[in-house]
Amino acid sequence: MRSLLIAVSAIALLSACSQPTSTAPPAPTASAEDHSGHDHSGPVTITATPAGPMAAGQPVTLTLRLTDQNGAPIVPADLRMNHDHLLHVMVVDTGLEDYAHAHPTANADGTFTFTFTPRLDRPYRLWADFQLAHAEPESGHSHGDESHGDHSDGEETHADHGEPTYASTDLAVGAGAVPAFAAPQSLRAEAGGLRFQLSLPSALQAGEATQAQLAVVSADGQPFTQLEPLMGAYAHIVGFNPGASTMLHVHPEGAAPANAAARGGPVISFTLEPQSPGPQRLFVQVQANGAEIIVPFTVIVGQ
Ligand SMILES: [Cu+2]
Repeated sequence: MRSLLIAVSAIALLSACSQPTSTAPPAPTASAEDHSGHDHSGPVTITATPAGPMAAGQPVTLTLRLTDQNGAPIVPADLRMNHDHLLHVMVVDTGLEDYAHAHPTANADGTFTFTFTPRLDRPYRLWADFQLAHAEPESGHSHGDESHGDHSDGEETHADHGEPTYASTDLAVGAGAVPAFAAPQSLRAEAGGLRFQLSLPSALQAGEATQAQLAVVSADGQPFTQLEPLMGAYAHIVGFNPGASTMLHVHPEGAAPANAAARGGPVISFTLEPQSPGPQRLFVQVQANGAEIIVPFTVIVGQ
């Protein structure tokens, strides 16, 4: 099972790295220190330590520690800027109803901290998304076949390839029952005073890339063209399977916002390449009228 999860996570990386990137060049400050000899290759482990009890409705501060496969700490100076931040954290309950995206603060002791307030008394899952500063940038996609291979040795992550690296851990927020997630496909949503419609040219299939389009319409029915830049993109699309044991994180195709005054919409396109069949929750995060909006969809992935 463990090797399967690693394989699925690694495949999710491929989906992410197939998108045009708007990532800035490595920040000089992130690599200025001499970390030669710190070759953080292999799987990355994350631990999350709450400062107090975790419960629905209670703000809790979590301290995150990243370590490489040898147990060596991966500290903020080992990371590079990725969509305006060193570290992105996605927190979701395992019933896929409560989702948050946070940017933890880097601490002098090498840890990261952030505060969130779970809405539900349930097990949660935390996913971290980051890039290692010393990784070799890669232009191609040389990992295609290896990601579909047998990961029984557990060595195949892309932590040393200059691509997004994911690590995840459980958060024991509560022991409440998690409803079965088998909602029908849901491709329309309203949030933040806007209406969103997801279009798929064909049914999603596991292991196949599908071009999705998201149309945004204002409350009065007009195509909405004022999506604001948010972390270097007009939208962030994060998908989870039931239980949140896999995560997929992609961005729109086309040019990234050139500056803070740039605006996007009314349609954004992105590629979805789910790796496992079954229902998946997609959370699309956009910004409009100065406010962040999280829009939930449910897609059904065929076999
Ligand atoms: Cu994103």
